[in-house]
Amino acid sequence: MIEIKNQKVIDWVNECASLTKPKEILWIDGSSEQLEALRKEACETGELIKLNEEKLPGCYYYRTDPKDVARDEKRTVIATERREDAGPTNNWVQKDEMYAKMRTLFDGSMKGRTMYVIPYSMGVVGSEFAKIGIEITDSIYVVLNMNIMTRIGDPVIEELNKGADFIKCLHSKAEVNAEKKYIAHFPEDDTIWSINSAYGGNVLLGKKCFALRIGSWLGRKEGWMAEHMLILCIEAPNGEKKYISAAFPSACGKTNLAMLIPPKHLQEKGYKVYTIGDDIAWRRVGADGRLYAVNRENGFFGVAPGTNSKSNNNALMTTKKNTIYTNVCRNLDDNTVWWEGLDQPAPTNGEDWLGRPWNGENAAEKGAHPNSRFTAPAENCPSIAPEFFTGEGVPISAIIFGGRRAKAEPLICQSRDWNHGVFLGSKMSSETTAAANGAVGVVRYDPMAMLPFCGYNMSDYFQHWIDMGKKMTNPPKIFNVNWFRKDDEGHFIWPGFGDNLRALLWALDRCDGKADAVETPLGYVPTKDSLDLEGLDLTDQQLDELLTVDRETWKKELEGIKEWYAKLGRLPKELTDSLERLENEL
Ligand code: OXD
Ligand code: MN
Repeated sequence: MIEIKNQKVIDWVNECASLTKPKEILWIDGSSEQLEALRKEACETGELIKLNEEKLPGCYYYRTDPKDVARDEKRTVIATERREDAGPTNNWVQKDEMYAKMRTLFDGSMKGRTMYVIPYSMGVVGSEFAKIGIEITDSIYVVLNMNIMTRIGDPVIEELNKGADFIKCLHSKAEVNAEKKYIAHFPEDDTIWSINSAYGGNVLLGKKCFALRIGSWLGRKEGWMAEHMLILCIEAPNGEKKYISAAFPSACGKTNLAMLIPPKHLQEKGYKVYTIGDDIAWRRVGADGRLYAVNRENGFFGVAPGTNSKSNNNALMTTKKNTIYTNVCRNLDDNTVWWEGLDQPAPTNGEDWLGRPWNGENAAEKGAHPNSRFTAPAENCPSIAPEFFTGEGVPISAIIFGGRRAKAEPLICQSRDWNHGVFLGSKMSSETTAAANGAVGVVRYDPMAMLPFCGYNMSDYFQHWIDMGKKMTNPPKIFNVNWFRKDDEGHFIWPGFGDNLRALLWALDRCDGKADAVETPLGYVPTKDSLDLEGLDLTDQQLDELLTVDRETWKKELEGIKEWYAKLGRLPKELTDSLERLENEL
Protein backbone atom coordinates (compact mmCIF):
# COMPACT_ATOMS: atom_id res chain seq x y z
CA MET A 1 0.00 0.00 0.00
CA ILE A 2 1.35 3.39 -1.01
CA GLU A 3 1.32 5.92 1.80
CA ILE A 4 -1.30 8.62 1.38
CA LYS A 5 0.19 12.09 1.54
CA ASN A 6 -2.72 14.24 0.43
CA GLN A 7 -3.66 16.15 3.60
CA LYS A 8 -7.16 16.92 2.33
CA VAL A 9 -7.81 13.19 2.02
CA ILE A 10 -6.31 12.40 5.42
CA ASP A 11 -8.39 15.10 7.14
CA TRP A 12 -11.60 13.97 5.49
CA VAL A 13 -11.05 10.28 6.31
CA ASN A 14 -10.36 11.23 9.96
CA GLU A 15 -13.50 13.35 10.03
CA CYS A 16 -15.59 10.42 8.73
CA ALA A 17 -14.00 8.06 11.25
CA SER A 18 -14.76 10.33 14.20
CA LEU A 19 -18.37 10.53 13.04
CA THR A 20 -18.99 6.84 12.26
CA LYS A 21 -16.66 5.40 14.99
CA PRO A 22 -15.44 2.18 13.30
CA LYS A 23 -13.30 -0.31 15.21
CA GLU A 24 -10.57 0.01 12.56
CA ILE A 25 -9.76 1.60 9.22
CA LEU A 26 -8.55 -0.38 6.21
CA TRP A 27 -7.24 1.39 3.14
CA ILE A 28 -7.98 -0.53 -0.03
CA ASP A 29 -4.82 -0.84 -2.12
CA GLY A 30 -6.49 -2.97 -4.80
CA SER A 31 -3.96 -5.82 -4.50
CA SER A 32 -5.22 -9.30 -5.29
CA GLU A 33 -4.02 -10.49 -1.84
CA GLN A 34 -6.09 -7.91 -0.03
CA LEU A 35 -9.18 -8.50 -2.16
CA GLU A 36 -8.87 -12.26 -1.74
CA ALA A 37 -8.64 -11.87 2.03
CA LEU A 38 -11.83 -9.79 2.00
CA ARG A 39 -13.67 -12.38 -0.12
CA LYS A 40 -12.59 -15.06 2.33
CA GLU A 41 -13.73 -13.01 5.30
CA ALA A 42 -17.12 -12.30 3.67
CA CYS A 43 -17.61 -16.01 2.98
CA GLU A 44 -16.76 -16.84 6.58
CA THR A 45 -19.34 -14.41 7.95
CA GLY A 46 -21.95 -15.59 5.42
CA GLU A 47 -22.11 -12.21 3.65
CA LEU A 48 -21.01 -13.89 0.41
CA ILE A 49 -21.30 -17.43 -0.90
CA LYS A 50 -18.55 -18.77 -3.10
CA LEU A 51 -20.01 -20.37 -6.23
CA ASN A 52 -18.82 -23.47 -8.13
CA GLU A 53 -15.17 -22.73 -8.96
CA GLU A 54 -15.12 -25.00 -12.00
CA LYS A 55 -18.31 -23.72 -13.61
CA LEU A 56 -18.13 -20.11 -12.40
CA PRO A 57 -14.52 -19.36 -11.47
CA GLY A 58 -14.06 -16.38 -9.14
CA CYS A 59 -17.84 -15.88 -8.80
CA TYR A 60 -19.79 -15.06 -5.64
CA TYR A 61 -23.38 -14.91 -4.55
CA TYR A 62 -24.95 -12.15 -2.44
CA ARG A 63 -28.43 -11.39 -1.10
CA THR A 64 -29.68 -8.00 0.00
CA ASP A 65 -32.30 -7.33 2.61
CA PRO A 66 -35.72 -8.09 0.99
CA LYS A 67 -36.73 -4.44 1.38
CA ASP A 68 -33.51 -3.22 -0.20
CA VAL A 69 -33.61 -4.50 -3.77
CA ALA A 70 -33.69 -1.46 -6.06
CA ARG A 71 -32.79 2.20 -6.31
CA ASP A 72 -34.97 4.22 -4.02
CA GLU A 73 -35.93 7.44 -5.76
CA LYS A 74 -38.15 8.65 -2.95
CA ARG A 75 -35.19 8.57 -0.58
CA THR A 76 -32.69 10.03 -3.02
CA VAL A 77 -32.04 13.66 -2.25
CA ILE A 78 -30.33 16.58 -3.92
CA ALA A 79 -29.29 18.88 -1.08
CA THR A 80 -28.35 22.34 -2.25
CA GLU A 81 -28.50 25.79 -0.75
CA ARG A 82 -31.47 26.80 -2.93
CA ARG A 83 -34.45 24.66 -4.01
CA GLU A 84 -34.36 26.22 -7.46
CA ASP A 85 -31.00 24.58 -8.20
CA ALA A 86 -32.38 21.07 -7.64
CA GLY A 87 -35.58 21.85 -9.55
CA PRO A 88 -39.07 20.39 -9.37
CA THR A 89 -38.16 16.83 -10.38
CA ASN A 90 -35.67 16.13 -7.58
CA ASN A 91 -36.32 15.61 -3.87
CA TRP A 92 -34.73 18.70 -2.42
CA VAL A 93 -33.68 19.31 1.15
CA GLN A 94 -31.80 22.43 2.22
CA LYS A 95 -28.20 21.34 2.51
CA ASP A 96 -27.45 22.28 6.15
CA GLU A 97 -30.64 20.61 7.23
CA MET A 98 -29.70 17.46 5.29
CA TYR A 99 -26.17 17.40 6.72
CA ALA A 100 -27.63 17.67 10.23
CA LYS A 101 -30.08 14.83 9.63
CA MET A 102 -27.42 12.63 8.05
CA ARG A 103 -24.89 13.35 10.80
CA THR A 104 -27.32 12.00 13.38
CA LEU A 105 -27.77 8.83 11.32
CA PHE A 106 -24.04 8.36 10.65
CA ASP A 107 -23.10 8.99 14.28
CA GLY A 108 -21.57 5.69 15.42
CA SER A 109 -23.02 3.82 12.41
CA MET A 110 -19.81 1.78 11.93
CA LYS A 111 -19.31 0.83 15.58
CA GLY A 112 -17.70 -2.61 15.87
CA ARG A 113 -17.07 -2.68 12.11
CA THR A 114 -14.17 -2.00 9.79
CA MET A 115 -14.23 1.18 7.77
CA TYR A 116 -12.90 0.57 4.26
CA VAL A 117 -11.42 3.50 2.36
CA ILE A 118 -11.62 2.92 -1.40
CA PRO A 119 -9.72 5.36 -3.62
CA TYR A 120 -11.19 4.94 -7.11
CA SER A 121 -11.01 6.47 -10.53
CA MET A 122 -13.88 6.93 -12.93
CA GLY A 123 -11.91 6.33 -16.10
CA VAL A 124 -8.50 4.88 -16.94
CA VAL A 125 -6.31 6.21 -14.12
CA GLY A 126 -4.59 9.41 -15.10
CA SER A 127 -6.30 9.57 -18.52
CA GLU A 128 -7.60 12.88 -19.73
CA PHE A 129 -11.05 13.51 -18.30
CA ALA A 130 -10.87 10.73 -15.64
CA LYS A 131 -12.11 11.83 -12.24
CA ILE A 132 -11.34 10.50 -8.81
CA GLY A 133 -13.59 9.56 -5.94
CA ILE A 134 -12.98 8.07 -2.53
CA GLU A 135 -15.69 5.85 -1.14
CA ILE A 136 -15.71 5.13 2.56
CA THR A 137 -17.91 2.17 3.44
CA ASP A 138 -18.49 -0.50 6.07
CA SER A 139 -19.42 -3.12 3.48
CA ILE A 140 -17.08 -5.69 1.91
CA TYR A 141 -19.70 -6.18 -0.81
CA VAL A 142 -19.24 -2.53 -1.77
CA VAL A 143 -15.44 -2.89 -1.85
CA LEU A 144 -15.66 -5.94 -4.11
CA ASN A 145 -18.23 -4.36 -6.42
CA MET A 146 -16.25 -1.12 -6.65
CA ASN A 147 -13.26 -3.24 -7.62
CA ILE A 148 -15.24 -4.49 -10.63
CA MET A 149 -17.06 -1.29 -11.55
CA THR A 150 -14.17 1.19 -11.20
CA ARG A 151 -10.36 1.27 -11.03
CA ILE A 152 -9.32 1.20 -7.38
CA GLY A 153 -6.32 1.28 -5.08
CA ASP A 154 -2.67 2.34 -5.25
CA PRO A 155 -2.58 3.90 -8.73
CA VAL A 156 -5.36 6.24 -7.57
CA ILE A 157 -3.45 7.10 -4.38
CA GLU A 158 -0.55 8.12 -6.61
CA GLU A 159 -2.85 10.56 -8.41
CA LEU A 160 -4.14 11.88 -5.08
CA ASN A 161 -0.58 12.32 -3.85
CA LYS A 162 0.05 14.49 -6.92
CA GLY A 163 -2.76 16.69 -5.59
CA ALA A 164 -5.73 15.43 -7.63
CA ASP A 165 -9.17 16.52 -6.47
CA PHE A 166 -11.73 13.94 -5.40
CA ILE A 167 -15.44 13.43 -4.75
CA LYS A 168 -16.12 12.57 -1.10
CA CYS A 169 -18.39 9.52 -0.91
CA LEU A 170 -19.46 8.19 2.47
CA HIS A 171 -21.56 5.06 2.77
CA SER A 172 -22.69 3.02 5.75
CA LYS A 173 -25.10 0.13 5.59
CA ALA A 174 -25.82 1.03 9.26
CA GLU A 175 -28.87 -1.09 10.19
CA VAL A 176 -30.14 -1.37 6.56
CA ASN A 177 -33.29 0.23 7.88
CA ALA A 178 -35.59 1.21 4.99
CA GLU A 179 -37.20 3.92 7.13
CA LYS A 180 -33.84 5.59 7.69
CA LYS A 181 -32.42 5.14 4.22
CA TYR A 182 -31.09 8.22 2.41
CA ILE A 183 -28.96 8.69 -0.65
CA ALA A 184 -28.01 12.34 -0.34
CA HIS A 185 -26.02 14.40 -2.82
CA PHE A 186 -24.38 17.70 -1.98
CA PRO A 187 -23.23 18.80 -5.43
CA GLU A 188 -22.02 22.19 -4.18
CA ASP A 189 -19.54 20.33 -1.94
CA ASP A 190 -18.54 17.38 -4.18
CA THR A 191 -20.07 15.15 -1.53
CA ILE A 192 -22.32 12.06 -1.44
CA TRP A 193 -23.66 10.46 1.73
CA SER A 194 -25.61 7.20 1.54
CA ILE A 195 -26.92 5.31 4.54
CA ASN A 196 -29.07 2.28 5.44
CA SER A 197 -28.92 0.55 2.08
CA ALA A 198 -26.74 -2.19 0.64
CA TYR A 199 -28.30 -2.34 -2.85
CA GLY A 200 -25.86 -1.53 -5.67
CA GLY A 201 -27.54 1.52 -7.22
CA ASN A 202 -27.74 3.18 -3.79
CA VAL A 203 -24.27 2.25 -2.53
CA LEU A 204 -21.81 1.91 -5.42
CA LEU A 205 -21.39 5.62 -5.23
CA GLY A 206 -19.19 5.93 -8.33
CA LYS A 207 -22.09 4.98 -10.57
CA LYS A 208 -25.41 6.82 -10.43
CA CYS A 209 -24.42 9.14 -7.60
CA PHE A 210 -21.06 10.38 -8.87
CA ALA A 211 -20.95 9.60 -12.59
CA LEU A 212 -24.48 10.89 -13.19
CA ARG A 213 -25.87 13.11 -10.42
CA ILE A 214 -22.67 14.88 -9.37
CA GLY A 215 -21.28 14.36 -12.89
CA SER A 216 -24.19 16.15 -14.55
CA TRP A 217 -23.75 19.07 -12.13
CA LEU A 218 -19.99 19.24 -12.83
CA GLY A 219 -20.63 18.85 -16.55
CA ARG A 220 -22.84 21.89 -16.63
CA LYS A 221 -20.34 23.89 -14.59
CA GLU A 222 -17.35 22.80 -16.67
CA GLY A 223 -18.96 22.57 -20.12
CA TRP A 224 -19.32 18.82 -20.70
CA MET A 225 -22.14 16.28 -20.34
CA ALA A 226 -22.78 13.24 -18.10
CA GLU A 227 -25.47 11.07 -19.64
CA HIS A 228 -27.33 7.82 -18.87
CA MET A 229 -26.20 6.33 -22.17
CA LEU A 230 -24.60 3.27 -23.65
CA ILE A 231 -21.88 3.66 -26.28
CA LEU A 232 -21.42 1.22 -29.12
CA CYS A 233 -19.33 0.93 -32.24
CA ILE A 234 -20.67 -0.34 -35.57
CA GLU A 235 -18.09 -1.49 -38.08
CA ALA A 236 -19.30 -1.49 -41.68
CA PRO A 237 -18.22 -4.17 -44.18
CA ASN A 238 -15.62 -1.72 -45.56
CA GLY A 239 -14.02 -1.49 -42.07
CA GLU A 240 -15.28 2.01 -41.32
CA LYS A 241 -16.21 2.44 -37.64
CA LYS A 242 -19.03 4.67 -36.44
CA TYR A 243 -20.17 5.32 -32.88
CA ILE A 244 -23.63 5.62 -31.38
CA SER A 245 -24.65 6.69 -27.92
CA ALA A 246 -28.13 5.81 -26.66
CA ALA A 247 -30.31 6.61 -23.66
CA PHE A 248 -33.04 4.31 -22.38
CA PRO A 249 -34.62 4.25 -18.93
CA SER A 250 -33.41 1.57 -16.52
CA ALA A 251 -34.09 -2.04 -17.50
CA CYS A 252 -35.15 -1.17 -21.08
CA GLY A 253 -32.35 -3.06 -22.81
CA LYS A 254 -29.35 -0.71 -22.76
CA THR A 255 -27.00 -3.56 -21.92
CA ASN A 256 -28.56 -5.72 -24.65
CA LEU A 257 -28.21 -2.99 -27.26
CA ALA A 258 -24.64 -2.22 -26.18
CA MET A 259 -23.69 -5.89 -26.67
CA LEU A 260 -25.80 -6.48 -29.76
CA ILE A 261 -24.98 -9.42 -32.01
CA PRO A 262 -25.89 -8.66 -35.64
CA PRO A 263 -28.54 -10.90 -37.21
CA LYS A 264 -27.13 -13.58 -39.49
CA HIS A 265 -27.82 -11.75 -42.72
CA LEU A 266 -25.99 -8.60 -41.54
CA GLN A 267 -23.11 -10.70 -40.20
CA GLU A 268 -22.81 -12.26 -43.63
CA LYS A 269 -22.67 -8.82 -45.17
CA GLY A 270 -19.75 -8.07 -42.84
CA TYR A 271 -21.22 -5.85 -40.10
CA LYS A 272 -19.65 -6.02 -36.64
CA VAL A 273 -20.71 -4.43 -33.37
CA TYR A 274 -18.43 -3.62 -30.40
CA THR A 275 -19.31 -2.53 -26.88
CA ILE A 276 -17.82 0.55 -25.25
CA GLY A 277 -20.27 1.18 -22.42
CA ASP A 278 -23.70 0.02 -21.29
CA ASP A 279 -24.90 2.69 -18.87
CA ILE A 280 -23.02 5.96 -18.57
CA ALA A 281 -21.35 8.25 -21.11
CA TRP A 282 -19.35 11.37 -20.32
CA ARG A 283 -19.12 13.57 -23.36
CA ARG A 284 -17.33 16.65 -24.49
CA VAL A 285 -16.77 18.63 -27.66
CA GLY A 286 -13.53 17.83 -29.49
CA ALA A 287 -11.27 20.26 -31.32
CA ASP A 288 -12.91 19.14 -34.58
CA GLY A 289 -16.36 20.30 -33.41
CA ARG A 290 -17.68 16.76 -32.92
CA LEU A 291 -19.05 15.22 -29.73
CA TYR A 292 -16.76 12.63 -28.07
CA ALA A 293 -17.97 10.07 -25.52
CA VAL A 294 -16.22 7.86 -22.98
CA ASN A 295 -17.38 5.13 -20.63
CA ARG A 296 -15.84 5.89 -17.26
CA GLU A 297 -16.90 2.59 -15.66
CA ASN A 298 -14.89 -0.62 -15.63
CA GLY A 299 -17.65 -3.21 -15.43
CA PHE A 300 -21.35 -3.90 -15.92
CA PHE A 301 -23.99 -3.88 -13.21
CA GLY A 302 -26.65 -5.54 -15.32
CA VAL A 303 -30.16 -6.88 -14.76
CA ALA A 304 -29.97 -10.70 -14.76
CA PRO A 305 -33.58 -11.84 -15.52
CA GLY A 306 -34.22 -12.00 -19.23
CA THR A 307 -30.50 -12.36 -20.04
CA ASN A 308 -30.04 -15.44 -22.19
CA SER A 309 -28.16 -16.63 -25.24
CA LYS A 310 -30.76 -15.07 -27.55
CA SER A 311 -31.30 -11.73 -25.81
CA ASN A 312 -27.65 -11.10 -24.93
CA ASN A 313 -25.14 -13.89 -25.31
CA ASN A 314 -22.25 -11.46 -24.82
CA ALA A 315 -23.58 -10.49 -21.38
CA LEU A 316 -24.06 -14.14 -20.50
CA MET A 317 -20.44 -14.88 -21.45
CA THR A 318 -19.28 -11.80 -19.51
CA THR A 319 -20.74 -13.22 -16.30
CA LYS A 320 -18.98 -16.59 -16.44
CA LYS A 321 -16.04 -15.55 -14.28
CA ASN A 322 -15.08 -13.05 -11.55
CA THR A 323 -18.70 -11.93 -11.24
CA ILE A 324 -20.83 -11.09 -8.22
CA TYR A 325 -24.46 -12.16 -8.47
CA THR A 326 -27.02 -10.35 -6.33
CA ASN A 327 -30.53 -11.64 -5.54
CA VAL A 328 -30.64 -14.26 -8.28
CA CYS A 329 -31.79 -17.85 -7.67
CA ARG A 330 -29.16 -20.38 -6.56
CA ASN A 331 -29.01 -23.93 -7.87
CA LEU A 332 -28.02 -26.00 -4.86
CA ASP A 333 -27.27 -29.13 -6.91
CA ASP A 334 -24.20 -27.65 -8.54
CA ASN A 335 -23.84 -24.36 -6.62
CA THR A 336 -24.47 -22.18 -9.66
CA VAL A 337 -27.05 -19.48 -10.42
CA TRP A 338 -30.32 -19.24 -12.31
CA TRP A 339 -32.85 -16.55 -13.17
CA GLU A 340 -36.13 -16.22 -15.03
CA GLY A 341 -35.54 -16.10 -18.77
CA LEU A 342 -32.24 -17.99 -18.65
CA ASP A 343 -32.26 -20.63 -21.40
CA GLN A 344 -31.76 -23.45 -18.93
CA PRO A 345 -34.40 -25.36 -16.98
CA ALA A 346 -35.18 -24.03 -13.52
CA PRO A 347 -33.31 -25.86 -10.76
CA THR A 348 -35.29 -28.65 -9.12
CA ASN A 349 -33.27 -28.09 -5.98
CA GLY A 350 -32.90 -24.35 -5.72
CA GLU A 351 -32.99 -21.48 -3.28
CA ASP A 352 -34.86 -18.33 -4.27
CA TRP A 353 -33.55 -14.78 -3.84
CA LEU A 354 -34.99 -14.78 -0.34
CA GLY A 355 -33.07 -17.93 0.57
CA ARG A 356 -36.14 -20.18 0.63
CA PRO A 357 -36.24 -23.65 -0.97
CA TRP A 358 -37.43 -23.19 -4.55
CA ASN A 359 -38.05 -25.54 -7.47
CA GLY A 360 -39.95 -23.42 -9.98
CA GLU A 361 -43.19 -25.36 -9.55
CA ASN A 362 -45.19 -22.39 -8.37
CA ALA A 363 -45.14 -20.06 -11.36
CA ALA A 364 -46.33 -17.12 -9.25
CA GLU A 365 -43.16 -17.17 -7.12
CA LYS A 366 -40.02 -15.90 -8.80
CA GLY A 367 -36.69 -17.60 -8.18
CA ALA A 368 -34.71 -14.43 -8.89
CA HIS A 369 -35.82 -10.93 -7.97
CA PRO A 370 -36.88 -9.05 -11.17
CA ASN A 371 -34.11 -6.52 -10.43
CA SER A 372 -31.49 -9.11 -9.51
CA ARG A 373 -28.08 -8.22 -10.90
CA PHE A 374 -24.67 -9.33 -12.04
CA THR A 375 -21.57 -7.22 -11.47
CA ALA A 376 -19.08 -8.31 -14.11
CA PRO A 377 -15.74 -6.95 -15.39
CA ALA A 378 -15.96 -5.25 -18.79
CA GLU A 379 -12.79 -7.04 -19.89
CA ASN A 380 -14.77 -10.34 -19.83
CA CYS A 381 -17.12 -9.12 -22.54
CA PRO A 382 -16.51 -10.88 -25.88
CA SER A 383 -17.64 -7.76 -27.78
CA ILE A 384 -15.64 -5.20 -25.78
CA ALA A 385 -14.04 -2.60 -28.07
CA PRO A 386 -10.32 -1.76 -27.98
CA GLU A 387 -11.40 1.88 -27.54
CA PHE A 388 -12.79 0.97 -24.10
CA PHE A 389 -9.29 0.36 -22.75
CA THR A 390 -7.64 3.55 -23.98
CA GLY A 391 -10.00 5.80 -22.04
CA GLU A 392 -10.08 8.20 -24.98
CA GLY A 393 -13.36 9.47 -26.33
CA VAL A 394 -14.98 8.22 -29.53
CA PRO A 395 -16.73 10.60 -31.96
CA ILE A 396 -20.49 10.12 -31.83
CA SER A 397 -22.42 10.09 -35.13
CA ALA A 398 -25.89 9.41 -33.75
CA ILE A 399 -27.63 9.89 -30.43
CA ILE A 400 -30.59 7.60 -29.80
CA PHE A 401 -33.35 8.15 -27.28
CA GLY A 402 -35.86 5.42 -26.55
CA GLY A 403 -38.46 4.21 -24.15
CA ARG A 404 -40.77 1.30 -23.60
CA ARG A 405 -44.08 2.34 -25.21
CA ALA A 406 -46.74 -0.10 -26.39
CA LYS A 407 -48.29 2.52 -28.70
CA ALA A 408 -47.66 6.02 -30.11
CA GLU A 409 -43.87 6.12 -30.66
CA PRO A 410 -42.73 4.78 -34.05
CA LEU A 411 -39.87 2.31 -34.48
CA ILE A 412 -37.45 5.13 -35.30
CA CYS A 413 -37.75 8.81 -36.00
CA GLN A 414 -35.07 11.40 -36.77
CA SER A 415 -35.22 14.90 -35.37
CA ARG A 416 -35.10 17.88 -37.71
CA ASP A 417 -32.00 19.27 -36.04
CA TRP A 418 -30.15 19.34 -32.70
CA ASN A 419 -32.67 21.47 -30.83
CA HIS A 420 -35.59 19.45 -32.14
CA GLY A 421 -33.66 16.36 -30.97
CA VAL A 422 -33.44 17.90 -27.50
CA PHE A 423 -37.22 18.28 -27.69
CA LEU A 424 -37.59 14.58 -28.59
CA GLY A 425 -35.44 13.71 -25.57
CA SER A 426 -37.33 16.05 -23.25
CA LYS A 427 -40.63 14.32 -23.97
CA MET A 428 -39.22 10.80 -23.70
CA SER A 429 -41.57 8.53 -21.79
CA SER A 430 -41.52 4.91 -20.79
CA GLU A 431 -43.43 2.26 -18.90
CA THR A 432 -41.70 1.83 -15.53
CA THR A 433 -39.67 -1.29 -14.65
CA ALA A 434 -38.44 -3.06 -11.51
CA ALA A 435 -35.12 -1.16 -11.45
CA ALA A 436 -36.60 1.35 -9.01
CA ASN A 437 -39.07 0.87 -6.18
CA GLY A 438 -42.69 1.64 -7.12
CA ALA A 439 -45.39 0.46 -9.52
CA VAL A 440 -44.21 -1.32 -12.67
CA GLY A 441 -45.71 -0.61 -16.11
CA VAL A 442 -46.89 2.96 -15.54
CA VAL A 443 -46.02 5.49 -18.27
CA ARG A 444 -43.84 8.25 -16.93
CA TYR A 445 -41.86 11.01 -18.58
CA ASP A 446 -38.17 10.34 -18.28
CA PRO A 447 -36.30 12.91 -20.36
CA MET A 448 -33.05 11.55 -21.81
CA ALA A 449 -33.55 8.69 -19.25
CA MET A 450 -32.11 11.17 -16.74
CA LEU A 451 -35.13 11.93 -14.55
CA PRO A 452 -33.73 9.91 -11.60
CA PHE A 453 -30.15 10.94 -12.31
CA CYS A 454 -29.99 14.62 -13.18
CA GLY A 455 -28.32 16.34 -10.21
CA TYR A 456 -29.83 19.75 -10.92
CA ASN A 457 -32.83 21.58 -12.32
CA MET A 458 -34.14 19.73 -15.38
CA SER A 459 -34.88 23.03 -17.15
CA ASP A 460 -31.23 24.05 -16.81
CA TYR A 461 -30.29 20.59 -18.01
CA PHE A 462 -32.26 21.11 -21.24
CA GLN A 463 -30.64 24.51 -21.63
CA HIS A 464 -27.25 22.85 -21.20
CA TRP A 465 -28.06 20.44 -24.06
CA ILE A 466 -29.02 23.38 -26.24
CA ASP A 467 -25.87 25.28 -25.30
CA MET A 468 -23.70 22.25 -26.02
CA GLY A 469 -25.34 22.05 -29.45
CA LYS A 470 -24.12 25.57 -30.16
CA LYS A 471 -20.53 24.57 -29.41
CA MET A 472 -20.46 21.88 -32.09
CA THR A 473 -19.86 22.49 -35.77
CA ASN A 474 -20.67 18.86 -36.58
CA PRO A 475 -23.11 17.61 -33.93
CA PRO A 476 -24.48 14.06 -33.88
CA LYS A 477 -27.88 13.52 -35.47
CA ILE A 478 -30.60 12.71 -32.95
CA PHE A 479 -33.17 9.89 -33.20
CA ASN A 480 -35.94 8.41 -31.08
CA VAL A 481 -36.61 4.67 -31.16
CA ASN A 482 -39.21 2.31 -29.72
CA TRP A 483 -38.53 -1.43 -29.80
CA PHE A 484 -41.57 -2.15 -27.63
CA ARG A 485 -44.54 -1.32 -29.85
CA LYS A 486 -47.36 -3.86 -29.37
CA ASP A 487 -50.24 -4.93 -31.61
CA ASP A 488 -53.85 -4.97 -30.42
CA GLU A 489 -53.38 -8.49 -29.04
CA GLY A 490 -50.51 -7.25 -26.89
CA HIS A 491 -47.68 -8.92 -28.85
CA PHE A 492 -44.45 -7.07 -29.60
CA ILE A 493 -44.41 -6.22 -33.32
CA TRP A 494 -40.67 -5.66 -33.76
CA PRO A 495 -38.38 -8.68 -33.12
CA GLY A 496 -35.90 -6.54 -31.17
CA PHE A 497 -32.49 -7.75 -29.89
CA GLY A 498 -29.95 -8.15 -32.73
CA ASP A 499 -32.48 -6.95 -35.30
CA ASN A 500 -32.38 -3.51 -33.70
CA LEU A 501 -29.20 -3.08 -35.72
CA ARG A 502 -31.43 -2.64 -38.79
CA ALA A 503 -32.84 0.57 -37.32
CA LEU A 504 -29.38 1.75 -36.22
CA LEU A 505 -28.04 1.25 -39.74
CA TRP A 506 -30.88 3.38 -41.10
CA ALA A 507 -29.87 6.05 -38.58
CA LEU A 508 -26.20 5.92 -39.65
CA ASP A 509 -27.25 6.09 -43.31
CA ARG A 510 -29.29 9.19 -42.47
CA CYS A 511 -26.17 10.70 -40.90
CA ASP A 512 -24.51 10.23 -44.29
CA GLY A 513 -27.53 11.70 -46.07
CA LYS A 514 -28.27 8.34 -47.68
CA ALA A 515 -31.49 6.62 -46.53
CA ASP A 516 -34.99 7.78 -47.50
CA ALA A 517 -37.51 9.15 -45.03
CA VAL A 518 -40.95 10.70 -44.86
CA GLU A 519 -41.50 13.83 -42.87
CA THR A 520 -44.12 13.57 -40.12
CA PRO A 521 -45.11 16.06 -37.39
CA LEU A 522 -42.65 14.21 -35.13
CA GLY A 523 -39.69 14.21 -37.52
CA TYR A 524 -38.36 11.91 -40.22
CA VAL A 525 -39.55 8.30 -40.26
CA PRO A 526 -38.13 5.61 -42.61
CA THR A 527 -39.93 4.88 -45.86
CA LYS A 528 -40.98 1.27 -45.91
CA ASP A 529 -38.22 0.22 -48.29
CA SER A 530 -35.41 2.21 -46.71
CA LEU A 531 -34.98 -0.26 -43.82
CA ASP A 532 -33.03 -3.46 -44.43
CA LEU A 533 -35.68 -6.04 -43.51
CA GLU A 534 -34.23 -9.04 -45.32
CA GLY A 535 -34.95 -12.29 -43.49
CA LEU A 536 -37.67 -10.81 -41.25
CA ASP A 537 -41.26 -11.93 -41.67
CA LEU A 538 -43.01 -8.65 -40.95
CA THR A 539 -46.28 -8.09 -42.81
CA ASP A 540 -46.95 -4.85 -44.62
CA GLN A 541 -49.57 -4.03 -42.03
CA GLN A 542 -47.14 -4.59 -39.18
CA LEU A 543 -44.61 -2.35 -40.86
CA ASP A 544 -47.28 0.32 -41.29
CA GLU A 545 -48.04 0.12 -37.62
CA LEU A 546 -44.37 0.43 -36.69
CA LEU A 547 -43.76 3.43 -38.89
CA THR A 548 -46.97 5.40 -38.52
CA VAL A 549 -47.28 8.59 -36.51
CA ASP A 550 -50.99 8.46 -35.84
CA ARG A 551 -52.41 11.97 -35.51
CA GLU A 552 -55.27 11.11 -33.16
CA THR A 553 -52.95 9.21 -30.82
CA TRP A 554 -50.47 12.08 -30.96
CA LYS A 555 -53.09 14.68 -30.14
CA LYS A 556 -53.57 12.81 -26.87
CA GLU A 557 -49.80 12.49 -26.38
CA LEU A 558 -49.54 16.23 -26.88
CA GLU A 559 -51.80 16.84 -23.90
CA GLY A 560 -49.53 14.62 -21.80
CA ILE A 561 -46.43 16.51 -22.92
CA LYS A 562 -48.08 19.83 -22.08
CA GLU A 563 -48.89 18.62 -18.57
CA TRP A 564 -45.33 17.36 -18.21
CA TYR A 565 -43.89 20.68 -19.36
CA ALA A 566 -46.18 22.51 -16.94
CA LYS A 567 -44.67 20.47 -14.09
CA LEU A 568 -41.18 21.48 -15.16
CA GLY A 569 -42.01 25.18 -14.98
CA ARG A 570 -39.64 27.43 -16.90
CA LEU A 571 -38.28 25.89 -20.11
CA PRO A 572 -35.94 26.96 -22.91
CA LYS A 573 -37.81 28.66 -25.74
CA GLU A 574 -36.35 26.16 -28.23
CA LEU A 575 -38.41 23.44 -26.54
CA THR A 576 -41.69 25.29 -26.26
CA ASP A 577 -41.27 26.32 -29.92
CA SER A 578 -40.90 22.66 -30.90
CA LEU A 579 -43.99 21.76 -28.90
CA GLU A 580 -45.93 24.51 -30.61
CA ARG A 581 -44.80 23.34 -34.02
CA LEU A 582 -45.85 19.77 -33.20
CA GLU A 583 -49.27 21.02 -32.15
CA ASN A 584 -49.67 23.06 -35.35
CA GLU A 585 -48.64 20.19 -37.57
CA LEU A 586 -50.98 17.78 -35.84
C1 OXD B 1 -28.99 0.88 -13.43
C2 OXD B 1 -30.24 1.66 -13.41
O1 OXD B 1 -28.72 0.11 -12.49
O2 OXD B 1 -30.41 2.48 -14.32
O3 OXD B 1 -28.20 1.06 -14.37
O4 OXD B 1 -31.06 1.47 -12.51
MN1 MN C 1 -28.75 2.70 -15.64
